[in-house]
Amino acid sequence: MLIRSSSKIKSSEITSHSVYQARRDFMRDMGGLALAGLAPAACSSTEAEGQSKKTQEKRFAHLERSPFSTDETPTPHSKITHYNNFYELGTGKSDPAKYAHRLRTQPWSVTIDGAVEKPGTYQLEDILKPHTLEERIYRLRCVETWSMVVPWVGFSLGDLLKRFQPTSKAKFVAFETLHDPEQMPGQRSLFSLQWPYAEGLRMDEALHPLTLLAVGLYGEVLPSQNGAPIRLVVPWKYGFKSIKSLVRITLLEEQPPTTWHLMAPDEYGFYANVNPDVSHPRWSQAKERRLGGSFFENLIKQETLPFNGYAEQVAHLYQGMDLHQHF
Ligand SMILES: Nc1nc2c(c(=O)[nH]1)N[C@H]1C(S)=C(S)[C@@H](COP(=O)(O)O)O[C@H]1N2
Ligand SMILES: [Mo]
Repeated sequence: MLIRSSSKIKSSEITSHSVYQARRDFMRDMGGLALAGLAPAACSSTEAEGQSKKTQEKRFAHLERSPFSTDETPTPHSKITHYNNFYELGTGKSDPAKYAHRLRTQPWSVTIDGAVEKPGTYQLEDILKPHTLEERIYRLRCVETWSMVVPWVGFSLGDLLKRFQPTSKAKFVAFETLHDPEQMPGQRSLFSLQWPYAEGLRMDEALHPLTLLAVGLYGEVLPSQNGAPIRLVVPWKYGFKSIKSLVRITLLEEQPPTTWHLMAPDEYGFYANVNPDVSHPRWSQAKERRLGGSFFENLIKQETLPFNGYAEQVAHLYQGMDLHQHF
């Protein structure tokens, strides 16, 4: 988004899709052979992948629409998946879609640790199992002043946190994205953010029913450029809080350091609630461009709403806080 000394990823660093796919196929075949030799009864990796694909399809089959959904028209799928911020996959808006194939989202595990009774590293499947997925159509407002309406598929973060039993010491939640420069070429860039990408919420924000863990988009499995296989969505805060491709959730007593806040503390606050009255030091936040299908639609500006239109649900969380100080 806004790194002043941003450096482009050398094209020589990026393997073309076909070369990459060929390499993957080769490695998969080798893996299959090794398994066949060592453990003839075990199912092959492709069979396991097929199995988990089936469970996944079942979970996506009957999605109820959450009453938290807005009735605004969702932004076209092509826009949501081809106009992205995901610096690990490049700093251009079209880079994440281009390099999404590099990310291996299966198998995937997430570590939940810190101030919880049941810390551990869990396979994503086991994490998802008890949760019913639903569709939640939310506004997404980026600090760069564009916005979208996104039909996410997911479940409340609070429901997950409660399962792992936060202790009385849990006052904040820290989140971390995968750190693997092999899969994420943006992490090899020298003049960039500090990796892994990290974000955080206060405990009451994390437990708020609007706070979503998303695993899908438009009724299907989440595309990698949108933060597969699991990402956070906090609809009343600027988009940078909605951290992608999560591998760690840590409950803490203290406020954790967060990526954009470290980069420019006077520009990106820890709270980062959408607020038309608090300008970014370099531009106003009063209006936004709601991205649509056509060139002309994308030029129209509309008023930005306090808390991105979710004030009624969340304003009470910040009572007594000076929102000009805690931007
Ligand atoms: N790991 C990670 N998460 C991230 C980002 C990123 O660069 N890396 N960009 C953030 C920003 S600035 C925005 S606006 C949203 C964009 O989400 P989308 O591409 O799904 O619309 O993701 C956020 N989550
Ligand atoms: Mo953003």
